[in-house]
Amino acid sequence: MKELLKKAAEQLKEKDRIRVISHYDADGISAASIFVRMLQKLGKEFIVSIVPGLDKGVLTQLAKEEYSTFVFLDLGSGSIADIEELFAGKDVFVLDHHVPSSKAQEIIHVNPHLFGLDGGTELSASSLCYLFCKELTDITEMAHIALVGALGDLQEPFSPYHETILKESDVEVKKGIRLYGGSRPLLKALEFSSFFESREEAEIFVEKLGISPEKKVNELNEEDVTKLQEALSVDNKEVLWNIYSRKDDDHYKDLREFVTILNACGKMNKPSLGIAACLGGLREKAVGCLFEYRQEILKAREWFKANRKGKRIIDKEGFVIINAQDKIMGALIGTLASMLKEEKGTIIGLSHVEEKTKVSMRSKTIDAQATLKALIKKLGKGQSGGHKQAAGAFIPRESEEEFIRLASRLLEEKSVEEEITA
Ligand SMILES: [Mn+2]
Repeated sequence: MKELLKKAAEQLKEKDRIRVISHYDADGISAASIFVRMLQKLGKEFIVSIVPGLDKGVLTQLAKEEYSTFVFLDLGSGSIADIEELFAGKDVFVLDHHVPSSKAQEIIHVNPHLFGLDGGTELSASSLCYLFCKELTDITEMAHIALVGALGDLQEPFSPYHETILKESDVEVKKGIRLYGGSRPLLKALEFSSFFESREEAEIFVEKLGISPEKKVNELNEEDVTKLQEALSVDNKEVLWNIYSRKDDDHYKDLREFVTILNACGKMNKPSLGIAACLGGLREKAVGCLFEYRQEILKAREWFKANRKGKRIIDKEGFVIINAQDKIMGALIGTLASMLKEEKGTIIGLSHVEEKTKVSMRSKTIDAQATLKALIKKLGKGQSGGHKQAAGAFIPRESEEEFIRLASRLLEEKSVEEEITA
């Protein structure tokens, strides 16, 4: 792969006026930021767009633009044939880590899967992009951003590639309580964690514990962490994880919090704020996005709680299927699924996006990408993509009920299988 990276980098070096397209999640935004920093350093002209996904419509529009060099980051591997057809005669680079749909003939396609590596766990688009850019210039100042993308794509434990990047970065690792939002007060972080169902529960817990509810998560001392760890380890949930932090200002100190900020910028349709934040600017505004986003998540979680016993939610042993329709933003259904995954194992969420229905699947136990692919095949409509832990699909709105029936049956079979093999 190193050889291909080098060859591809040398070819890119010859180009100018470069059209960059990347994905709207934390990994895609991180990859775009690293690429942008590299292009700035080389003094290239460029334009960046961040998109939620690539389909033939988006590609057709892009191909009409007056550029001769296109770079796709964190997407493209699923659309190789379409890209080769629509961009014939142009210079195209695809740097992606999703499972490739086919091998490329004409374009430059760099993907870890082509080298026997698992793009789902070993390299994110951001870290792949970092390795690519490193062939062209010193990009060490963006090493932490490469890790932000990897964390955004849930690539833990770190692969040897990520361990190497970690060593190049200014990031320190220590064990801490599995809570999102290092700069948030403890009570708030607990309230929004998978450990508690409500603020009241979290309040009672903190009171008993004797740690100030206002103490920030990243200011907890060793004694606090031990106390929390003991008190939280009641039903075998994993309580600790790695905390990745830099000696930097508040919200950007904690890499996981950086992930949340970037995801928020993407989902609130302000990805350029995310790129600016990665490059060191407009940080207040990016944090503002995070607050908006948290409000939306709060609404989504409340809707889920209120409707858990209702007809839109199937809540079974080992899995949950949520048909949120227009009650949860399409951009947030995957976020909700990720949060519930810890508790329920496998989550499938459906939500309306434009005239279609978006499906998001998250799982701790089964291969989400393969499962969604099989379901789409059975349904005979729609398209899917993603990784083992996180996958997505779009289906026609009128197929929702049919899809849920198929998914429910399949997940029930899988959970029985697990019981037998366990
Ligand atoms: Mn990615």
